Amino acid sequence: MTRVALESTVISHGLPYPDNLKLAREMEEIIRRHGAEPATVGVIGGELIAGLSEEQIERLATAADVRKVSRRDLPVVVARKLDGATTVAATIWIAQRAGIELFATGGIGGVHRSSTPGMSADVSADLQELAQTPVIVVCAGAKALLDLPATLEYLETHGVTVIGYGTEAFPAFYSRDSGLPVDLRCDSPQEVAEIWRAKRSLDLAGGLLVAVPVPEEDEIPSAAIEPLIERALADSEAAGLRSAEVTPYLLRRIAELTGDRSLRANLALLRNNARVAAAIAAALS
Ligand code: PSU
Ligand code: MN
Repeated sequence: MTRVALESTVISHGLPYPDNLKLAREMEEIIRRHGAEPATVGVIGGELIAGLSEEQIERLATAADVRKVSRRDLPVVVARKLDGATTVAATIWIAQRAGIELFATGGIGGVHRSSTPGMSADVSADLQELAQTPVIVVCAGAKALLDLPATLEYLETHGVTVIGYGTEAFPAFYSRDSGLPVDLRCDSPQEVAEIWRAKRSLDLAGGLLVAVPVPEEDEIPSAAIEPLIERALADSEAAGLRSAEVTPYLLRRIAELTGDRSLRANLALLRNNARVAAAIAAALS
C-alpha cells in the first residue's frame, strides 16, 4: 500500500487544541478511506518516526513546549532524546528515508517579506529541502504573509516544478489565487503521477510541489485577508522576533485576527489535500 506522510508542526504549532488532534486523526482516516496508508511524522524521545501511534500523536497535540523541528534541529533532538514536531522540511527528509514519496500538508514555508531594505530575507528551510529531497508535496500553496513572487523564484532557481492542481494560478492558502502563475496545470492524479515518473526516470534531484486551492466554499478572498496580514506582520516586527519563532507567531496572530473563519479554511484545505494526496497515491501504485 502506498504511504502518505503527514507533518506534525501543523499539529503542535499550527492549530489550536482540540481542533489539532481531531484534524490529525481525520487526515489519517481520509487517507485510509481512499486506500492509502497514512504516516504522521514526528520525533519521540529522540527517535525519528514515520508512522506515529495514536498515543504519540496525542502527545504532540497536547504537550506544552514541543519543539518545532526543522532540518537543523534533527541532530539536537536525536542526541538529547527529545520530543519534537517536524516541519515540512524535516518531515519530507524523514519520509524519504523511510521510503515514502508522497506528503500532504496545509501551507509550506517560503521567503518572508523583507522588512528592512538591504537586509536579506528569512528563507524557510522547506524550500531548500524541496530542492533536494525526492518527495511530492501536496499543499494549498503558501500564505500571502510571505513574499510569494520571491518564493516561486526560489523554487524555479532550484529546479522545483510547481503544479497547479485544477488551476493555472498559484494558490495563497486562504485564497485560491495569488495572481501568480504555476509552471503547469494538472487536472488528474494520473497527470501528476506521469510528471513524477518522468522526473524520477531522469534522475533529477528534489521534490515536486502540487498546489491545491482551498475549497471554494471555505475561501477567504485576498482583499479580506490582506489587511489582517499587514497587521500581523507589523506586530511581529514590533515584537522583534527572529528565526524559527517568526512563522508560529504569525500563524497564531492571523488566527486571532480572523477568528473562526481562518480556522475553518485551514481545516478544510488540510482535509482536501489529504484526499488529493491519497488519489495521487492510488495513481502511483
Ligand atoms: N505555514 C502554514 N502552516 C504551518 C506552517 C507553515 O500555513 O503550520 C509550518 C509548517 O510546518 C512549515 C513551517 O514547514 O511552518 C515553516 O516554518 P519556517 O518558516 O520557520 O521554516
Ligand atoms: Mn525562518
